[in-house]
Amino acid sequence: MLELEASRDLSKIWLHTDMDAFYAAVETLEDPSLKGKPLAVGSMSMITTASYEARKFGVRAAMPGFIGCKLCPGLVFVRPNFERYTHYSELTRKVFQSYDPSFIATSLDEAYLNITSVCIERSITGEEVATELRAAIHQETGLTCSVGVAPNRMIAKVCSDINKPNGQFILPNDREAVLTFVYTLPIRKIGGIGKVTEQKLRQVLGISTCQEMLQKAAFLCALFSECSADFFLSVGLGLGGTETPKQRQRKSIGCERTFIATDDSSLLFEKLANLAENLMDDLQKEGLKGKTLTLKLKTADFEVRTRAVTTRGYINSKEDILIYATKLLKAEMPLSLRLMGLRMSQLHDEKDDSSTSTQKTIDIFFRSSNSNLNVNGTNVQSITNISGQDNGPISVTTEDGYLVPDSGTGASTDQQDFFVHDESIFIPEQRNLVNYNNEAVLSNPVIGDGLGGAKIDDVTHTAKVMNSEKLDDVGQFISHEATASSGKPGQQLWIDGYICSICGFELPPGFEEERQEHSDFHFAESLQQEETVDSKRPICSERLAEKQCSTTPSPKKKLAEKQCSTTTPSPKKKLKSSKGGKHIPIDAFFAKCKKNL
Ligand code: DCP
Ligand code: MG
Repeated sequence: MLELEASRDLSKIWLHTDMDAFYAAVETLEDPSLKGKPLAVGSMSMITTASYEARKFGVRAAMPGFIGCKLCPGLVFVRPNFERYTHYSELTRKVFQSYDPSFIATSLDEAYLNITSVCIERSITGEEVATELRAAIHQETGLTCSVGVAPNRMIAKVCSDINKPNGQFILPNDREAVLTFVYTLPIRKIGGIGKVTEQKLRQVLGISTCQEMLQKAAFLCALFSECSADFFLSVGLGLGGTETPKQRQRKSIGCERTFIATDDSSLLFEKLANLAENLMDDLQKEGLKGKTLTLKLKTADFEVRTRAVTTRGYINSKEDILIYATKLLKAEMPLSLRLMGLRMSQLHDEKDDSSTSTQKTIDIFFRSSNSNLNVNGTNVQSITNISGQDNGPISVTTEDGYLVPDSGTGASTDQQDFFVHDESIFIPEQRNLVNYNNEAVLSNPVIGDGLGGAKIDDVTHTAKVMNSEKLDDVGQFISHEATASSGKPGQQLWIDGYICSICGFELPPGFEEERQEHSDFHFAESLQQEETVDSKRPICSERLAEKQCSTTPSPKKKLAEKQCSTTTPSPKKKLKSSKGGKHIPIDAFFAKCKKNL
C-alpha cells in the first residue's frame, strides 16, 4: 500500500464526459415528437438504451424489449441508427479536440480529457472547463452530457455519473478529498468491477465499499493475483491513471467488399480498382504509406485465399496499389469470387521523415559489392528486383508473414485479424504446409518434387506425400531438379503453381524474375549446405563459379547433375554436421566464390 501510495500523482486534472441517454437523445433530436415520451432504442429482443422518462419505469439498456413493455406499457420503440450516432459522436469529438488533442474516446459517447494544460494556460479551474465544455457540446450537437473532473481517470469517470443527466461533479486535487470520496463509494461504481467481482468481494469477503478494500487488504493479497490485488488496493486508495497512454501505432489499414459471386474478370478488376481507390483514400486520410499489400479473395465456394506483395518503396496512390493488386489478382485468374479485400501493412507516417528509409537492403548491398553475385546474394527476406525499378516488388509473403520477418513485423497480427471473420479452409492448411516446410528446411532441405499438380484442397495430403519422400528419398530433390532443369530451372519447385516446395514461400506465376531468383537462392543454399557437410570438398566453389559465369540454365543442370553424382549425405549426417558448427557464413561463402572467379 505504501508503494502504491508513493505513486499518487495529484498534478493532473482529468475530465470524463458521458453523453446523456445518447442513442435516445439523438433519436429525440431527430424526431422532436418523441420528446418527453418513454423511449427505448432497440427491439423487442433487446434495448440498447432508454430515455430518462422510460428509466423511471425500470426500463434499462441490455433488457429485452418485451420486458420493457411490461414495465412501461406506453414504451415507444425506435430502431437504432448507428450512422446517426457516429455523426453526433464526431461532432462531440471536435469539441474534445479543442481541449485535449490527445483525448481518449472509450466509446461513441464517452471520453477522457487531460485538461491540465488548459487549466494552466488559461488560468481557469477544472470546474470552469467542465461548464464551458458542456455548453460547447450542447451548442455543437443540441445534446446534453455529464462531466466529472478529478485527479485521475478512474475517479473522473465515477464523478461524471454523480450528477447525471446534464450535470457535473468536481473532485479537487487533494489527497484527503480523494480518500473521503472513495471511502464510502460502493465498489460496483468502479469501472472494472462488474457484477461477478462485486458479488465475490461482497459475499466472500464482506467488501462493499472502497474503504473496505483497504481494511481487507491482507485477504485480497492472499486470495487474488498480485495484479488484481494491486488494482483493488488502488481502488481503495483512490488511485487511477494519470498519464495519457501512448497511442498504439496502426499496423495495417484495409477494406473489403462482399458481392454476388461473379467470374466476370472485367467486373472483378473494376471492383479491385474501387478497392484500390478506397484504400488510397483511407491511407491518405491518415497520412500513411505502406509497403506490403495483401489481396484477400473469397471464392464462390467460400475458399479464402490471400496473396501479398512487398514493394521496394512505400506507396499509397491508387495507381501504385492497382499495379500490384492487379498482378496478384491476375495470377489467380480465372476464378469466381464473392469477396475481395485489399490491406496495406508495414505502414509509415508520411510526416515522419526518419522513417523514409535510406538503409541499404541486403540485395543492394550484394549488388553494389559485386554485381556478379547479386542473384545468389538475395535471400527469402529480400528478393532482388532485377528490373531495378524503384517500386518493384522485392518479396511476396504468406499472409501471416511466417517466412518474411521483414513484413511480418507488426503486420502479422493485423493481417491475421483481416481474416478473423472468414471461414477459412485454405489458410490453416497453408500454414501447415509452411510449418512443415520450415521443418523440412531445418532438418533436411531435400524434398521431392512432382507436386506441380497438387490442388489447394490437397495441401495436407501433399505435405504427407512430401514427408514420406523426405524420409525415404533423401537426395531426390537435387536429382529431380537435375531432370527438370533441362527446361527452366526452379520451375519444378512451385507447388500448385505458386508455393515453393522448399520453404512454402508464395510467388504467383506473374513474378517470373523473382521466382527465378528464389530458385537460385535455394540452389545456392543447397550448395552451401553441401559445403557444410563436407567443407573439404572443393567441388562446391567450382560449381558456383560455373553457375555465376553463365546465365543459361544448362550449367545449373550440370551442377545439379554433379551434385546428384556425389554421395548424398544421410539426413542424420546433415543434422550432425549443421549442429557441429561447420556452417559457413553466407558472406564468407560468397567471398570464397568471388576469389575462385
Ligand atoms: N449501449 C448499447 N448497449 C448497452 C449499453 C449502451 O448499445 N448495453 C449504447 C446505447 C447508449 C450508448 O451506448 O445510448 C451509451 O451508453 P451509456 O452507458 O453511456 O448510456 P446512455 O448514454 O444511453 O445513458 P447515460 O445517460 O446513462 O449515459
Ligand atoms: Mg452515456
